[in-house]
Amino acid sequence: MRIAVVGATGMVGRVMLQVLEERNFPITEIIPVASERSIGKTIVYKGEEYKIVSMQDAVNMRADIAIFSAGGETSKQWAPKFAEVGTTVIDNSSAWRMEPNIPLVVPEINADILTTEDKIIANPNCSTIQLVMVLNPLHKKYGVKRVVVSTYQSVTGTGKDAVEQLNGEIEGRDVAKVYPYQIFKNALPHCDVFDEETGYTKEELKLTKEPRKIMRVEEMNITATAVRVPVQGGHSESVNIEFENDFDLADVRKLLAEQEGVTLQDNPDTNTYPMAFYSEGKDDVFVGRIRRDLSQPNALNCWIVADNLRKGAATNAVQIAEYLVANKLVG
Ligand code: A2P
Ligand code: 11C
Repeated sequence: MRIAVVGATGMVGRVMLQVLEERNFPITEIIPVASERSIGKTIVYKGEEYKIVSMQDAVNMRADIAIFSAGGETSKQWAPKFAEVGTTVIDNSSAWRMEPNIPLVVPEINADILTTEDKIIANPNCSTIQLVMVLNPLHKKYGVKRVVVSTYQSVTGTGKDAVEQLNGEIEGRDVAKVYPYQIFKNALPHCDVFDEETGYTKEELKLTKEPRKIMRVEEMNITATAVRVPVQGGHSESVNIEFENDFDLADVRKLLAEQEGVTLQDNPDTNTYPMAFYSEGKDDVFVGRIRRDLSQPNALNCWIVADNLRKGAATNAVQIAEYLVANKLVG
């Protein structure tokens, strides 16, 4: 496969190259792409240096797959141009996710919808992916009726400039502010921009809409509050799930332990629960603190953590690419 990585110098792009390498993705040529600022610079893949090329040069090179992590505007403008020359785009931005004809895919849940016709495939939002990895197996057995989620999101989700803001503030350096406020020693109830009509942030709206499309359920109600915290390893989520039917807590744990891509970390006796710091660099979604909601029948609380750059972005995108290759849907 000839693979273009668009946004190769960014937070997700760098992890993308790492994940492709670790999983030994069948690559015959890697084409790193970034903004005009980076053209001519190099990135390292499997110990070798590769020159970064421009978007137009990458289109002309007609790669088999282009994995995009360069922001929504870049995706809107360029994904159709790649698709037109026959390159299958796997896009990490929010640009295409809710378009009716664009598949929104978490491979463990709905890769079966993919066909050779799909030239733009959307990778869901990071906080959505870790949520649906837990919701889906429970929904199949007990029917999810309503979800209340509060997130604690890593600065890596905003990109390299945000990591620089946090580190600068920790070290007392004068740094450019990506967030409207200091993030060190703070918690901002503000991820992505505000939606004027509803007062929610776009991140919160992604969390309410994307799971229904991925899980193919209309009637699941989700409400969200998304919070940025001075953390780097991954996103955490406090999740309250109400089911249509009553459940058995031991069975819930069993279903989650058996779900591919999910690791159960749930033992109060040994202080075992998922934490962002320890999720960094791991591909799984971690779930714990599973307990009945004592205020509401058929409901439980849990805590879900994942490395937002891995399963929340790069790993999920590479898994989509692997599915395309394995099922001969590309190339
Ligand atoms: P560059 O490093 O040249 O700015 P992050 O999300 O970590 O901030 O990274 C964003 C990524 O998207 C970077 O690789 C960045 O490249 C790339 N990028 C930003 N704007 C464009 C653009 N207009 N065309 C192509 N790549 C872009
Ligand atoms: C965050 N979820 O952590 C975002 C990052 O819609 O793909 C990714 C934004 C998106 O702020």
